[in-house]
Amino acid sequence: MSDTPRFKPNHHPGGGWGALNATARILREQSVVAQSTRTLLKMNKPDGFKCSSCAWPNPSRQKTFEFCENGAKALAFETTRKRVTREFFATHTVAELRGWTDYALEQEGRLEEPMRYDASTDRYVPCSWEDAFADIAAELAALGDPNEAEFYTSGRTSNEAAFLYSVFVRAFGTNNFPDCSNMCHEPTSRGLPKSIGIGKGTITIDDFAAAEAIFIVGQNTGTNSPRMMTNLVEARHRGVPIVVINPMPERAHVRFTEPQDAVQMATGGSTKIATEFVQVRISGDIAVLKGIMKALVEMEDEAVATGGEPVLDRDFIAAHTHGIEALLVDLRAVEWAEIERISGIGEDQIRRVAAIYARSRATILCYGMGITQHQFGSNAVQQLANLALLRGNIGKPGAGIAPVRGHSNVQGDRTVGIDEKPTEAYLDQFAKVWNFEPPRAHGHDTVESVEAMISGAAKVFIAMGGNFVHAIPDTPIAYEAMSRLRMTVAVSTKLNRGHVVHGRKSYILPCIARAEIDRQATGPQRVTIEDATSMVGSSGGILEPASPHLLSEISIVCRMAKETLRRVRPDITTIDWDAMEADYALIRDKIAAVYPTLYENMNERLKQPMFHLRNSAREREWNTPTGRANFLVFDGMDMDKRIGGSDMLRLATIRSHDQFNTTLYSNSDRYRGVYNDRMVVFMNEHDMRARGIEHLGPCEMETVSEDGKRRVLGGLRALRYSIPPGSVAAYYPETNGLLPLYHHDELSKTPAAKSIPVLVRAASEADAGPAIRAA
Ligand SMILES: Nc1nc2c(c(=O)[nH]1)N[C@H]1C(S)=C(S)[C@@H](COP(=O)(O)OP(=O)(O)OC[C@H]3O[C@@H](n4cnc5c(=O)[nH]c(N)nc54)[C@H](O)[C@@H]3O)O[C@H]1N2
Ligand SMILES: Nc1nc2c(c(=O)[nH]1)N[C@H]1C(S)=C(S)[C@@H](COP(=O)(O)OP(=O)(O)OC[C@H]3O[C@@H](n4cnc5c(=O)[nH]c(N)nc54)[C@H](O)[C@@H]3O)O[C@H]1N2
Ligand SMILES: [Mo]
Repeated sequence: MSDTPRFKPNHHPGGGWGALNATARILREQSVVAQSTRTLLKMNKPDGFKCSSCAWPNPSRQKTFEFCENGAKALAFETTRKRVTREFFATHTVAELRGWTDYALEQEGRLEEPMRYDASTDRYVPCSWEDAFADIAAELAALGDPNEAEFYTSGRTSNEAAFLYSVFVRAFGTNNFPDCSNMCHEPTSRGLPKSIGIGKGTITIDDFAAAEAIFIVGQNTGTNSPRMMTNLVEARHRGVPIVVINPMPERAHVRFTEPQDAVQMATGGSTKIATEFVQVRISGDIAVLKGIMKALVEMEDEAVATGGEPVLDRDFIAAHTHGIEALLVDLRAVEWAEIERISGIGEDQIRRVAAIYARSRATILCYGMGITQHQFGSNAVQQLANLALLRGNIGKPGAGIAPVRGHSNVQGDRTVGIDEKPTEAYLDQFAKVWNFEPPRAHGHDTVESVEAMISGAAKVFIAMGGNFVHAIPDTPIAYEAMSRLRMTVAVSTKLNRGHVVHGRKSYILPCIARAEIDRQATGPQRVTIEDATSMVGSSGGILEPASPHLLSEISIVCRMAKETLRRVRPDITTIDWDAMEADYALIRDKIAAVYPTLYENMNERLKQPMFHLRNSAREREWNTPTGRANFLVFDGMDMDKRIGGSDMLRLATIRSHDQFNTTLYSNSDRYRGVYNDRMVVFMNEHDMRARGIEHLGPCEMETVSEDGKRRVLGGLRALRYSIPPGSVAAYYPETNGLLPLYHHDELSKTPAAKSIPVLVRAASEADAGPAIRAA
């Protein structure tokens, strides 16, 4: 296949042979074919390891293989035979590597040994683990205030590593825990507790078998949680209606061929997934949700008048909820014309969706970044909760609210202490178990940590995984701020932007990956993760580590903590880092002690393949100030503030089918028909015509900024695409320079990456990237 950029709209079902071919190709490219077939069969099995891709749960009834196309890609990338050697670092200066693309950096393969930045030669040079920990500890000890350090966590980190990291950082003296969840499902963690008393989803995977309707709002299932397609296909075979609310007709939502289904694969058959596709405008979801609820209320009024079947779950509302009156006032007052104007969806379709919802006795409401990454993302989550509560769809079989989490353990990391705003009750328990007083003042989330870097208040940045500098908003500003830090430390598996945009001192600490064997003094260890449905399972790698010099994340935390605390907190003698590093069961005993209601007998319960963490809302116990589930009114309908003139468009920054966040598997996006190019803008043809932009023609985007700074991105090409007028989409992270740091969800500070106000202009061929062909 040639490398020329091409655009060929894809009309095939998602999944199918395309998925299997893509899996085979990526295994070949990373030279891991033979090893990976054996390895893939152990993925997500009780005696194997957990997929490091998404957080979708495993079914209780296992199949021969429990991986998907994108899980296989994640594994191939992790188990690649390619290595970043010390010779590689000796050959390339960091200035040179900064000129490489992220794709090129990660293609170099797995990191092998700890490296230290040497400013005199502008190169990374090998260093011993001992020297690295001693110097990092000395730098931390030299800070005037522990709050001058920021401790980032990405969501791949295991419960055990995250828990110990949180103990280390609190012993060091700060709650500065920016984490990837702050850019992701924080509106769930902060918004949902106000509604239902817990910031997590309420379903388990078995609920899919009893659901009578499924909603998927702002989430690209076939790409970002492909194993969920199995649940959707099964539901469709039972005749369950599926409502998809999304500005883009994502392939796998239209039709899907289940790679696990031999007959479909052999016959070229496929399953229609969305029975109702609501092609909402970007930021129009609250309007749609209010419309659905308004229609339900009108149906209920009719039922009351005629003595018909009730539409609302009156018993549930009376027994379990608070605030229905105010919600009814709000819904009665909103006007259909306004709903249609903001959402771009007609009243008739919204009434049809409401009828589907009203007929179903058990509905699952799934949502993703299309809901959370807006200025009123937390409010949007709460409106989804309202919809669920109107028909008692929380805490009964087949029903519930389902935030589809991102990283495989992003939910677990939050549960075990990665929280910049810990509650007093939690800190009290923490103090009791560890016998020292943790810091009480709230720390920095992601946005606040970047602000602290910009202002100079932050001096050290330590990252447990991830690629912070390319995940956060305002790329050029972030680069500059990171470069001014005294020290950056990255615990990583592969080379990325965060290693070449670094502080005055910089360390790369390479760790073993999920699929690899973690040997400690007492033998091979297993770690645990929590999936998006609060199921906890254990994971143990089966491959030899990529290099004999790697340490596990847990070893790195233990040794860094020991060195640092020896200097700054010699008074704390209650933490036995050596013993916990040698035997992870001892870490789990401590997790059980700090979280007795959730994790009591953790080691014992792990003898089962999985166990469920108690979810209060699922049991209709409402941990809210009213002691009930709350209907919450949102004054307005737009998920973002409207700024700029009538020529302002809303830009959603999205993932392609061939990437995991900042890791690119290739430059193509098969499902959307784009090959070998990521500098594209998906546009409605009316918006293109109004701006004199040709299909495949050059264009540039500029943010409608509110701080006087210009944010412009050129070198783009426009694609005529099925997307509502006023809405455009382009790939993350290339577009992060357009996303201002101040543009975030009001409640949770999650960057509003799905609704950047932009102007799109035609550009000259001279300024454009390589031509893209229609094929
Ligand atoms: N293979 C793979 N798997 C992944 C990831 C990955 O990058 N690759 N990332 C992981 C992570 S960390 C996360 S958080 C998840 C992300 O998974 P998703 O939540 O699916 O994330 P996105 O692809 O960013 O965007 C989802 C959808 O939002 C839609 N959208 C944009 N704006 C709006 C809007 O205003 N309203 C509505 N209703 N929809 C809108 C887009 O069209 C897109 O289909 O996936 C996880 N799993
Ligand atoms: N514009 C825009 N920005 C966004 C988003 C968006 O939709 N639009 N999405 C946001 C979301 S939802 C998220 S979650 C963030 C993601 O932000 P991050 O989680 O920070 O980014 P990733 O790209 O997932 O991190 C990839 C790196 O993790 C390292 N890594 C991989 N596996 C391991 C491991 O097992 N251990 C360790 N220690 N390191 C490992 C590798 O070195 C790899 O380069 O980005 C956010 N940023
Ligand atoms: Mo995420």
